[in-house]
Amino acid sequence: MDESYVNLIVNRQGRVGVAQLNRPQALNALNSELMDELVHALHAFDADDSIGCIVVTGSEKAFAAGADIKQMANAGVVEMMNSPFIGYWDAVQRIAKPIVAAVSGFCLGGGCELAMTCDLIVASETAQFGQPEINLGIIPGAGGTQRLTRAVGKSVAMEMILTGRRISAQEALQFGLVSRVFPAASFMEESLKLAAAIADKAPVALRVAKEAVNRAFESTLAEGVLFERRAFNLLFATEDQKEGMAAFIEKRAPVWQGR
Ligand code: DAK
Repeated sequence: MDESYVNLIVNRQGRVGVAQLNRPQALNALNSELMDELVHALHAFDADDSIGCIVVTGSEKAFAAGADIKQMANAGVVEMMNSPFIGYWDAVQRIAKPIVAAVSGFCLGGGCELAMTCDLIVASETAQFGQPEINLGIIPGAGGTQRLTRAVGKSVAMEMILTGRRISAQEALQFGLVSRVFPAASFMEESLKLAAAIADKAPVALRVAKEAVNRAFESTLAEGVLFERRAFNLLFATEDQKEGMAAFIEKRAPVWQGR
C-alpha cells in the first residue's frame, strides 16, 4: 500500500491492518531497516480509527528467522548497549490496538520474541518456534527469557533456551504459546478471520481489555484485579457500553462509535 516500504508489505482488509515482513532472501531476518518500517507501519495503524486490529505476519517459509546475525556479528558490548535496536520491540509493546502474530514457518530468536511481544499468536501447522541464540554463544535479548517463561513455564522455556531446540506448532499449542493452529492451506484466511472478529468489537473496550490482560504480567494479583475493576468501571463512561447493552436488550447488532 505504502510504496516507500522496502522490507514490508502493508495492506488493509476491512478493519484489519496487515504488516507482512518481506525480506525473503534472509528468511525475514530482522535488521534495523525492517524493524524501523514495521514500527512505522504499526504506529500508522494505531493512529487510524478505521483499523481495529493489526496482523503481523511473514511468508509461508518464515515469520522471521531472528535478528539479523550478519548485522550484529562484529558489534562490541558498548555498541550493543548503545544500540537503539531493542527499542523496536519496546515500541511494538506500546501499540494500543490488539496485534495478532500470524506465524508460518521459522519463528526464531528475535522473531519469536517479536511474536511474543504481540498480543496473541496463531500458527500454521508448519510453524516452528525457537530461541536458538545459545548456538551463537548468546542468549535471547528481546524479552525471550521472560516472555517465553511466562507463556510456557520454566521447564519448557529452560529446555528451549538451553538447548536451542525448535518446537512444532502442535507443541506450541500444547504449551500455551499459541492460541490456535490452522492448516497451512487456510492459515492466512483463518488468521484474518480471527483478526476481523477482534476488529469488529468496541474499540475502547478492546484497548482497555488489552491493557488489563497485559497488566497480569506486570503486577500482583491484588493490584491487577484493582486495575481491572477501575478499567471496567471506566467503560461505563463510554457510548459504546450504552450501545452494546441497548443492542443486546433490543436484540440487534451493536453499532460501535469508539467513544
Ligand atoms: N540473520 C541473518 N541471515 C539469516 C538469518 C539470520 N537470523 N537466518 C537466515 N539467514 C539467511 C541465511 O544466511 C541465508 O542467506 P544466504 O546464505 O543465502 O545469503 C538465507 O537466510 C537462507 O537461510 P539458510 O540457507 O540457512 O536456510 P535453511 O532453510 O537451510 O535454514 C534456518 C533455515 C532458519 C534453520 C537457518 O537459516 C538458521 O538457523 N538461521 C538462524 C536462526 C537463528 O540463529 N536465529 C537467532 C538469531 S539471534 C538485541 C536483542 C535480541 C536480538 C538481537 C539484539 N538487542 C538487545 C540489541 C536477537 C538476536 C537473534 O535473534
